Formats: sequence, structure tokens, C-alpha cells
Amino acid sequence: MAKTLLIATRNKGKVREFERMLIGVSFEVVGLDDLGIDIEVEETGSTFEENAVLKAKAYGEAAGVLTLADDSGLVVDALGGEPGVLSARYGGEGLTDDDRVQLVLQKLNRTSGWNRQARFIAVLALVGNEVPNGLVISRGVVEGAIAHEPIGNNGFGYDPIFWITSHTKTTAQMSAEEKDSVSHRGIAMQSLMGSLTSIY
Ligand code: ITT
Repeated sequence: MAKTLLIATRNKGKVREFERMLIGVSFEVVGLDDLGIDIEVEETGSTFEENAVLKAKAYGEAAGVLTLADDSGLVVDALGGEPGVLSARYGGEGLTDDDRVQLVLQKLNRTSGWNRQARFIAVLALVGNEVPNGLVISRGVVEGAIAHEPIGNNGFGYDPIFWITSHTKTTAQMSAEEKDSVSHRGIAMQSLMGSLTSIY
């Protein structure tokens, strides 16, 4: 019987990306709702690593199965690294993804093209008895710049303003396959694949 792998995130955009990146692996991939896990894990860490491990351990303990968690975000140099680990909550809890995109654009409205460098960072934590020492962490980074306006309808979160110069488009203009091949989450996932395939 296939081993169960829990994707421990409530972010639907991330779920979509993980599901498609895990096509072909011999796991039964499930989400938090499939296992009826309704705990909320507070992201109290100050780094992506701390928060990814916190989420993987808490959800993994609740589920009792192999668990993969992601902590990720947008780091903008001209904003001193903001939104960073606060990316999902930037500007306050009540905002939508579009509101947060507008907030970043507004904060950068006096910042010229050269100074709009940014990166997406993802840290993945895989937790389970099957994992050597119980925990594997992987990190992926993609460099880009903040566009002057939102462009494209694919993806989620800050994708409409994340411009990848080498591809002359935002990650919201990329197909699923294209984003996975360049993205922070795609890169982190590639380096985790070895650990995953050695388990099943
Ligand atoms: P979980 O904790 O349940 O996984 P979350 O959305 O709260 O969901 P994070 O704390 O890791 O997750 O926040 C990540 C935020 O960073 C996310 O909500 C987006 O705003 C942004 N982000 C991360 N990866 C992104 C991507 O590939 N494209 C666009 N925005 C992204």
C-alpha cells in the first residue's frame, strides 16, 4: 500500500503547486482537510526555517504520518527584507492577496527599476519516523524584481508583481510547468525529491 504524505498547508495556491509537483511519486498525497486536522499552528519563528519546522512538527504530530510543510515569502531589498516571514499577513490579517500586492507597489512607488530587486524564498520541512533523524529541510530561492503594476492571472499571492528578468514575464504569466521549473518552491522540492524517493 502507498505511504501517506500530508501536505501541511492551508494555502490553496501552495496545495495546487505541491500536488502537481508530486505527480508520479508513489505516495498517497493528502491535505489537512482530508485527515480532519483543524489545529492552527502559530508562526512564531523569525526565520522561514523556524516556521517551516514548527508547522511540519505540529501538523506531523497531529496526523501521525509523513508530513511536508512550507514556509515561504517575498523578500524585497528596498523594503529592508519585508514582507519576509510576514508575507501572508503583510499589512494586517484582513487584507486580500490583491490588497497586499497594492501595498508593496505603493511602498515602492518612489523606487526606480534598478532598486526593485526581490526574491522568493521557500523552506520545506519533511518530518516523519521514516526520515533520517526525523527531519529534512530544503531551501529554494528565485531572484527577481518587483514590477510597476500587476501583470498576469496565474499563480497566487505576489506572483502578479514578481518579474523574472531572464524570462521577461512575471510568475503570474507563467504556465504551471514554467513556474515550477524556476520557482523557489520548485527548486526546494527538487532537492527534497531524493529524500522522498528514498523513503518509498
Ligand atoms: P500555510 O502557513 O498554511 O502554508 P500561508 O499562506 O500562511 O499558508 P506562509 O506563512 O508560508 O504560508 O506565507 C507565504 C506567503 O508568501 C503566501 O501567502 C504568499 O503571499 C507569499 N508567497 C509564497 N510563495 C509564493 C508564490 O509562489 N507566489 C506568490 N506568492 C507567494
